[in-house]
Amino acid sequence: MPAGLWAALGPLLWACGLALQGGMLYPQESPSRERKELDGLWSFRADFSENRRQGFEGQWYRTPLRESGPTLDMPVPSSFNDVSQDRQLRSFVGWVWYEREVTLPQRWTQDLGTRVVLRIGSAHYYAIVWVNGVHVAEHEGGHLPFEADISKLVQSGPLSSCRITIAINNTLTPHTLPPGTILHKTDISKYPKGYFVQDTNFDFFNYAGLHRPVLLYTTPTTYIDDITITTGVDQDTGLVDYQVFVQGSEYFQLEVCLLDQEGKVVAQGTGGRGQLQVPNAHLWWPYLMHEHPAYLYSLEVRLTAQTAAGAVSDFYTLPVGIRTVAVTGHQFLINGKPFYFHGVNKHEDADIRGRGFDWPLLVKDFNLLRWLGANAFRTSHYPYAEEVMQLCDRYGIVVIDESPGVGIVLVQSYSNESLQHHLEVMEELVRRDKNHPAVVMWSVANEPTSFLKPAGYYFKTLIAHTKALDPSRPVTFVTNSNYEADLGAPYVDVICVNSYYSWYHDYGHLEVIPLHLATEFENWYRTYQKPIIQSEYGAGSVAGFHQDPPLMFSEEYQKGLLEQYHLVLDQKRKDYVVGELIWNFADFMTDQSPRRVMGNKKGIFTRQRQPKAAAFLLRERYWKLANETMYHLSAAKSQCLENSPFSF
Ligand code: GCB
Repeated sequence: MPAGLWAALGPLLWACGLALQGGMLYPQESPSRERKELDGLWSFRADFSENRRQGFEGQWYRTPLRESGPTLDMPVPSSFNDVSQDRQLRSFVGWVWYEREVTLPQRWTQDLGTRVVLRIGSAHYYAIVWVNGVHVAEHEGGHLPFEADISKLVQSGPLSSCRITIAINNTLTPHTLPPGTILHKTDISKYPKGYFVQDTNFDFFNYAGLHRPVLLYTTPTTYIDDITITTGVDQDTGLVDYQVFVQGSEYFQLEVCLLDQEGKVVAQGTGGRGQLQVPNAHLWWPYLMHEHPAYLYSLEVRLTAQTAAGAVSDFYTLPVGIRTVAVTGHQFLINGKPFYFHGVNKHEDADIRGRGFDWPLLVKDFNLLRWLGANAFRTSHYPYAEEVMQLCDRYGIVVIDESPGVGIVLVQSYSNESLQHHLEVMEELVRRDKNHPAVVMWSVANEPTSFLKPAGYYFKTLIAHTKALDPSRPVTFVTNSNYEADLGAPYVDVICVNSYYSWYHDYGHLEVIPLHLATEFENWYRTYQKPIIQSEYGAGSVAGFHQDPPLMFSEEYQKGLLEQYHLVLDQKRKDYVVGELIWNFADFMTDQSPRRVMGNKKGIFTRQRQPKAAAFLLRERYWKLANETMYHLSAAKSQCLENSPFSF
């Protein structure tokens, strides 16, 4: 649907339950559903041919990949870049090929009442998928899941195994998200013939590969395709509006049942949509805002259908947090109470794995967040793994959920083609993350050059579209203090602003920060009268570099810069500043450049997750902020703050 029409019709479609058809429920086991994880070693081959098309010309998907030439063992999930000793593979641009043979349970291949789905958590950037040499899916975008129903293929013959081939291209163009450009270096007196490099305008390494779990799962052929939950509160009663979409048959019954954490049924309903009312509801509160944060109910959905083969049932259980989100002219409210974001910006980034999903790393990161007293993070600069969002729901870590709209600086990246793709990405993101109580705001982009002429229409449309997709959450885009004529700001609900005072200019002069920052906040607020989040600020430090009086890149300078920001944040948070997110949680890899020392060093933790001095400073601050909030909300000292190193 054209973007303008979407903006106009979206709310109506939502109200009629017609928006966002086609689900992307997280695959889970249930009495009617099975899962088979395909993590582990895959066969891998990069296509180093000059035009990168040898794999297609030689149809590498037709026969086992090893028959096409030498293959490598490649772990999944992982980026391919940092696992080998091959310098050329690290910076490879073009098509790489992954392949895996899978043995399937007999029932999956023989029971025609079973639907078998292949799901790829993320393949960066463009992916084409074949099963037994047959094309089953194509997907653009490296940070969101996609699926293919492969039942017919695996149920058509005597085979109890299948061969999955995935070709992935990491090339970024002005119309991809994030955008990039391929630079052809044509001076053959200086570069080899056909030489090209990938150029980007963002500050992280363009890791590529199968970054998140790949799995097969089953459902019955009549199945629960999607569930949409929105929640509200009326005095002590929690309101859970639900819509359930079914595929495969028009003749079915639906029962929904909401259970509390003790397993007690607190509300029940029937049919595809309705409202459940929960008396004396436990609300979903952010970490450190309540003594029992992150309360999750379970919504059990049961489908029964009559099919030619007899009665079929499907079961799906969705965690549900009951909470409200609202924005006023100067506040961000969760459950009607002022919420102050004190947290971090992250990256999905680590040694060796690159952007590959890794449970130990994830759990370590959440333990560090809780140690720090952080109550929020922004998924800078792309959607994170679904498992990350699930942990945020469980721990009460509030999320600003960002699209991969980063590095939008070229005029071509504001074309209709780009806008159309950006709208589709927002649809995929909302479809995937709409039911997470932790997600309190969508961020459509980071630091686009919004002074370019077409940017006004682009952002107006994009933000309207996102609000139409999900009227229950505010929308922002993240701007930079340098971009004065900011065309996106009139349309957003919250102004998110990044600044790097005394880092990218006024080098070494920490004393100028308070005036710069206060002036900037006042200007934004005077112009727009919207709450403001300091969505990035920070300084680079090389762990172990010490210098006092502080010099840039020492741990003391990083700490000193933060302290100057905090002086102003402490004044303005009484008025309209509603949050502060440090740049960055941990050091992370970037492209090589004289401005970067083995990557970006603005982490308060090293890339190996060890604290720098700034981490201790922030820890003290965040726990104090948390204590203030708790005292503000209730006179009683909360249990969860008893562990605080700084409780009063
Ligand atoms: C920014 C960007 C972020 C960079 C950061 C920096 O404004 O949003 O992606 O990494 O600055 O360190 O320069």
